[in-house]
Amino acid sequence: MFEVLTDSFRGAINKIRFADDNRALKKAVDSLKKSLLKADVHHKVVRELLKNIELDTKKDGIGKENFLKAIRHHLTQILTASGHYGFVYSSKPPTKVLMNGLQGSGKTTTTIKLAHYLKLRKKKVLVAACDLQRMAAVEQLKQLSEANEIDLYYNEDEKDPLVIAKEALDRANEGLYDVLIVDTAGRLAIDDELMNELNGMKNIINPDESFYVADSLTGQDAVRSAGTFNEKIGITGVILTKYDGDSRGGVAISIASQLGIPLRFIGMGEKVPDLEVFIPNRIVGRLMGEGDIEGLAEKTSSVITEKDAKKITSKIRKGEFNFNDFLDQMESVKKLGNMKSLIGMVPGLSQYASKIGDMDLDNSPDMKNIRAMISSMTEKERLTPSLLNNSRKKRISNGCGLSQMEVNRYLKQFKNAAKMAKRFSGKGGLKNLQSLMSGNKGPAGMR
Ligand SMILES: Nc1nc2c(ncn2[C@@H]2O[C@H](COP(=O)(O)OP(=O)(O)OP(=O)(O)O)[C@@H](O)[C@H]2O)c(=O)[nH]1
Ligand SMILES: [Mg+2]
Repeated sequence: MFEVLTDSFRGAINKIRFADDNRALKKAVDSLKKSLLKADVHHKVVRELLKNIELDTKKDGIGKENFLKAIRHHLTQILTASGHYGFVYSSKPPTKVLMNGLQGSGKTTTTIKLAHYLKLRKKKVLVAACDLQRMAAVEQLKQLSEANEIDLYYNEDEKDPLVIAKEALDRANEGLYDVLIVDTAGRLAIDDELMNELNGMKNIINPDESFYVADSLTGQDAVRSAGTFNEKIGITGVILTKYDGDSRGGVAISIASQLGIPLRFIGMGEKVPDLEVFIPNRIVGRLMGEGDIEGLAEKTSSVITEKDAKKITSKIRKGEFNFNDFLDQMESVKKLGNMKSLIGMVPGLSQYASKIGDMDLDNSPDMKNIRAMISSMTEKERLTPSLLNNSRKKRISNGCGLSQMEVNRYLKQFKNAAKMAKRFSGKGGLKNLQSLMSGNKGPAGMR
């Protein structure tokens, strides 16, 4: 993920101690070189990048600021391959998207993630199940689309994926859909059969976007196979999946610089919300540990409106935050996906992203218990937490199957969390959070 590169950038920058020190710059550049190579960036790209960074830093005067500026500038330039970013809608809906890629690269998962992403943005989306290679492929899509309330077109009586693609296109036109996403079969390796099928599909649906879905864990292989797909069928963008795993991160830089095809989205986890738009200057901001406030705002605005956010903040400030608000907030946070990548977007907090483990809010035993506890409360109790006296607590504990001690512990946690939130919702909130996370006791008010 990003933080591996971010940490090594920081390491390199810190090697420059004094202005006008050629030796320090050499050391910093060397350290950058090592980390870029380790991150799987192609050696030719590394050489070119470092040459430019060194030249610019010398020209502007050796120092941390100029070194940083040069890295930022040249990284952005590399990542800004010709083309556009994010999702582009056709002027004549439906916008037709063909998903291509090798077996297991993440096509089906990404199809659903993309459909969900577009649905959050109020688009009417139809997914077409055109993978007839794998027995369970249609079933996998059925389950995923049902769970996420996404419209799916499939036809289990038909053996020809091209026919299904045509039927799905007709359905998308008739149903006035904004977007049609066609999931296709993968193969273990690039072969003529696959290329013929995809080319046939392309002729039938005439896609506005042909996305190559690449597994970032395969490193330079992903870059090579994307190149072949582009030659044989033509692709308009790359989606890198599994960027949350042990991916070395540099593959994003390689795709853009070696292929000249824009990277459009990144998959950051197995769950449906774990898809992020790839916008070069924002990503560079994150790589440099500066966060990505625009990305964060965009992500949160898709699950919580500004008005709701203001309402919650005011409730927190007044100490009126109740159990219903708590459940609502949990639902919203869940829709945002991977916590680690969210923290990385907050300016000033991104350096802590690597210290945070993968949090699974929904499936943690505590969350399940808290949910059970709240569902055993009456509506009045949920709205007015201060009502909870001993006899009420006893009833709740019987209702949810937790011991009274556990109920007390969760209630205390809720109280503390509400107090804490009150503190952070005021001025200096971010500073308080920063000092808390860096292990300091924080300013006096924090204790
Ligand atoms: N951690 C992580 N896992 C992912 C991501 N994207 C996909 N996966 C996992 O990768 C596996 C393969 O994903 P699929 O979407 O089924 O891949 P596919 O390309 O459709 O595979 P075929 O249809 O067999 O060609 C699944 O277990 C997914 O959960 C990601 O961004 N992060
Ligand atoms: Mg699939």
